[in-house]
Amino acid sequence: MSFVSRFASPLSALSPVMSRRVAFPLASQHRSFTKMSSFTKPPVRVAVTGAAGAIGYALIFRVASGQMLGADHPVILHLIEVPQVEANLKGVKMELDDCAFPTLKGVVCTSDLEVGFGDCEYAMLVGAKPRGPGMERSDLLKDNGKIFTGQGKALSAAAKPSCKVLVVGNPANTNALIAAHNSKNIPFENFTAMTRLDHNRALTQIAQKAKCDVEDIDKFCVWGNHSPTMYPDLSHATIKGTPAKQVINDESWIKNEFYPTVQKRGAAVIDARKASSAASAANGALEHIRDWALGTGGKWTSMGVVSDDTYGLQKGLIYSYPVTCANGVWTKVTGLPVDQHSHDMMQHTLNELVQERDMVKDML
Ligand code: NAX
Repeated sequence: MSFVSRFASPLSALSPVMSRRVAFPLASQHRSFTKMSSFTKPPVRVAVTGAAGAIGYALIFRVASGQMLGADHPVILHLIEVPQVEANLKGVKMELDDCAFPTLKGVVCTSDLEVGFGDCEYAMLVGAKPRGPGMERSDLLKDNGKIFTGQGKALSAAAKPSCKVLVVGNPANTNALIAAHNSKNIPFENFTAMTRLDHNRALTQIAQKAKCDVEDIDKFCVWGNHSPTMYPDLSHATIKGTPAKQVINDESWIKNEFYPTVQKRGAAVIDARKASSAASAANGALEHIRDWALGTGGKWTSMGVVSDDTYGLQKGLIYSYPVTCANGVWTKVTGLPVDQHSHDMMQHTLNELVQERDMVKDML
């Protein structure tokens, strides 16, 4: 089942996949077709899986309001859920309607992946199976692997070939790897995993320690896996242009407080809130796509992207790097000096990703 509303674009503008599969309520279409739009840009379709979940709910209203792609860029939201939860999307859509966001030009609610990804230019893959009690990491990888195999294939079949994909659902890096391998029509580089929440968590820890503003910090990055093995690397970071390590001047804090605080922040939030990070995760996802689409203005950020063999790493994993973004393209920061400590930390998180990849080899 799928339902659609408030479409600004005529039926003829939809791909064969969309026009074949989606049942349009004609009365509501007629209303939006006759209304003149004040936007010069055509609406862009943004798919969000797990849209009725905690992160999804914190994310979609911000995307709909223009905070991700800009207040001048209308969007059509494609909300995707599992069939058992699809009915809940009706209520989410009612709330979206009740916000009357000028930038929101339509909402598609569905559990059909090809409808959900139809003609999408952005796909935010948030939904995933959570780790249950007594479940091994390898079981979680395999169960989620099946989900991301199917989503990769559906993206390939239905999304724009230029679609930019962000995987949030855990284990995010390896899920992104599986989706990328199963999506032949979309370039591998378009599949990314979220480490922006880890990056943002680290920025605030640094700012609080150095008594500076977060925007004073540059050249900080998270390397590797979105897991407690990640390496939050301060060795290149600057605060108002001065090396951050010099400003902080406390090696013990970096190793004994900063690293574990950032690496285990997710668990600390669960302990305190009795629920996992949702608003901050949604914010990280939004900033990841916003910066990818609109650029970082030369500043570094962290994104899980396809790895190569520079920095002593291995090709073909989804590994978090320092990147800059411009013109809708991410670019790794290259040529950085890597000392022994950084090398060891980067290899440690690499080894975990290699193990994860080996557990899902049959899905690649
Ligand atoms: P919730 O359990 O609140 O919501 C997940 C939603 O996804 C549910 O509504 C569920 O029905 C839906 N879903 C499950 N499988 C689906 C599928 N195959 N297709 C479509 N929808 C599906 O979890 P939430 O707190 O929103 O977390 C979502 C994911 O984000 C989890 O995997 C979580 O581990 C991961 N996280 C990733 C982070 C990161 O930095 N990369 C940080 C936050 C978060 O822990």
